[in-house]
Amino acid sequence: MTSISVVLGDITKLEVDAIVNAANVSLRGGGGVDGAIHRAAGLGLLEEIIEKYPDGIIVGAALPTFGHKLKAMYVIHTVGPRYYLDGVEHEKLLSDAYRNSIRVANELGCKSIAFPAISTGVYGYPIDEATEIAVRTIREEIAAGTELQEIVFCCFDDANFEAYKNELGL
Ligand code: AR6
Repeated sequence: MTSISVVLGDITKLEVDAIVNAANVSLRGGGGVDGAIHRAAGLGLLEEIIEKYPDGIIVGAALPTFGHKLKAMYVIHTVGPRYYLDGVEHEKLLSDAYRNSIRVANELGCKSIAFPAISTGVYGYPIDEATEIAVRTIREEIAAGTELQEIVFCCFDDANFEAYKNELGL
């Protein structure tokens, strides 16, 4: 049985096996949740990325690193679409980001994972549309089979928090 929950707060503080990072294709850090994760994890995170993933990542894919100074054992780095630039593909790409993150977590043997609201900050995805895609994709992955017991949507602002509670019927 896999539980889905929503919390309001800073994802870098969560005690879960893996937190997901809404990164950019360079994987070299940035603002928003990406910047917060790099700051909290320390420089070892960037060093691991440069060594393992010198060419970065493509939109919708997911790649793991260790969590370094974070409480989480792993960071799963994914990249969501830029709403206004990635055209009609943006819905599929956002879904891919969630789906591939869950699949990486399964491969790592994680029991718990937390997601930020991917693409809803700098990348401009409308919150309600993004929330619907996130919840639908996670439910599909649970239905397909996962060892994950706990999936947490970690919201940093009230608008996202309300959207998730609404979508999840909480
Ligand atoms: N914990 C949880 N959520 C957070 C945190 C935090 N500490 N900080 C921000 N958020 P964004 P994107 C929320 O912009 O839209 C970066 O520069 C934030 O309120 O971080 O996917 C990357 O390097 C919002 O709801 O990610 C990329 O260049 C959500 O996280 C670009 O931004 C996502 O906002 C990616 O843009």
